[in-house]
Amino acid sequence: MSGIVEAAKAHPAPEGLVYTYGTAGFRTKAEVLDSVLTRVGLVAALRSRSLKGKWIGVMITASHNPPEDNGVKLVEPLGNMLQEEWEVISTKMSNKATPEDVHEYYKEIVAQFKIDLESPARVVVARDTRASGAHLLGCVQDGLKAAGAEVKDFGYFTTPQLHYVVRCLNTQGTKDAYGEPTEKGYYEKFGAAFKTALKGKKPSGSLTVDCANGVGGPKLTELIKHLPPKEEALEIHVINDNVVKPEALNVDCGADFVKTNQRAPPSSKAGPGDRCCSLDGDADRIVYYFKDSSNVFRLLDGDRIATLVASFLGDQVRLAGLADSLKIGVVQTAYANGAATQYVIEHLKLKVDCTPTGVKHLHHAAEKLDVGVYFEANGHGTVIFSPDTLDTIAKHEPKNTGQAEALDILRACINLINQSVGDALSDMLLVEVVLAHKNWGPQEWLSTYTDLPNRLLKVIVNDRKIFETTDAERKLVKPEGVQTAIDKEVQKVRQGRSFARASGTEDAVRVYAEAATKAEAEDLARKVAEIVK
Ligand code: NG1
Ligand code: ZN
Repeated sequence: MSGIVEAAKAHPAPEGLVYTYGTAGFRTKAEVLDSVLTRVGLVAALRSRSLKGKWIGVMITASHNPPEDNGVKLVEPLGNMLQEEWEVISTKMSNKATPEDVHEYYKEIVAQFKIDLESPARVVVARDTRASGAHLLGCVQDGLKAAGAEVKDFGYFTTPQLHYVVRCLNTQGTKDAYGEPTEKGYYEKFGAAFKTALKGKKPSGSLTVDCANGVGGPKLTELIKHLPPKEEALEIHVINDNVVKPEALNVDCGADFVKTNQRAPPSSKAGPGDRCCSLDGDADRIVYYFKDSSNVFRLLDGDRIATLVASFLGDQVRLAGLADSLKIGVVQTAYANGAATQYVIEHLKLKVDCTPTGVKHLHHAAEKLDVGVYFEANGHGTVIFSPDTLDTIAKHEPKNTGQAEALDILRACINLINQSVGDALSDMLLVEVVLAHKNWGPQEWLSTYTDLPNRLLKVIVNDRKIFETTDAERKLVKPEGVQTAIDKEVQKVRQGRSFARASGTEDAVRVYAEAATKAEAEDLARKVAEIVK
């Protein structure tokens, strides 16, 4: 056990810094993360032992954040986000001041969960392409070694690939086996499902994929080798895939750039009507976009992907003769455009749930549905099918060829969707399948409803912790009086909606506003920002 003190000593905690396991794990400047990574290694080993040696994942990434940042998150055995109790443990462990404190706390966790230190601990690690990744991997390895864990290092992976192998490793040989726990297994599974789901349909035109100069670039290039040839199926142009220059990561490209700036990456050469999409730095987010016939940029974000996919799955369930046994629902956050919510309720006639920000909240809500389609507006999301639903779909006997065809498509979609976590590459293939079946281009997709003009502002405040919310973050309960003031402003504009909440990833309060016109939305956002300042 003194190995633990030694490991913590080798990576001392900088003085005066407080770390939090937030919505996306630990995330900050890479240069202050050494101690956190070593301690995460210790916690990962204990988490695995507390689950009788199930494989736990450690992903080193800072997603869409700038190249000099990095971060780390832990993945549960089925590929889910870390349990909340262990988020708290991780936070506590990362803030222990001395190596002896780390050792003491390690023993406390062992006692609390009655962990047998002789039992196996199994941990999978992977990282994105950031320059700091190799060094930080060494820090995690030191923690894992000190805790006596068995380690599988997958090198460079997208975040969803890590979630995938963790789920595969833990379900291998069971009736829930998810796939081969290898990188090749990932490509083969999703490549084959794509081919089956297309059922001979060919997506129109080509797709240009901006990979944010991140790990998604080389991984997409690999995936393409496992897709049907472009003459038969999809022609993909990979751009912004320069991982040799890590300082280019997420700079003027990627899903976050496109969503935040509401414009294509400057490097884009796409013409009107050309279908484009952007991944983020670790390829778990995706947004689509195109230039319309008047050369105006049009965004097809996470809300659009959710509505497209929900409508398609709804159709297939109905065509397969399963409408009475399966209910589809859509899970959104308060950031979903009001027009998208209305479209799902009134046009698709599906249930909508709203949860707090952060995919783990959406995932949990989606788990309560037969088929749960969840996406954050920024493009992070997936679809999950409950165990009973999978069973129903597997056992269903089609009554005619129409039902049989829909059932085939539905089954292929289940394989095509990465159910462990939102996965940009899997989501991209799914969108392409849906567009091909509907025979739609981006304009038809956009025409399903009209977004309400909206504005998202970041407000720097003295102390963001004083902002407490309720009703899935749509209302402030503290500071007192602020919500009443916001409501008053909302009343003044047509179709107004606005809310403010403390960010979980940045030291700021986010203000969202939407209204009937751009001017009203902008004005409302500004007024609300003044109120919270
Ligand atoms: P915060 O900083 O808590 O708003 C942001 C995104 C989330 C989620 C997390 C994790 C918005 C408004 N918020 O959270 O959707 O993706 O980062 O990356 O986009
Ligand atoms: Zn990401």
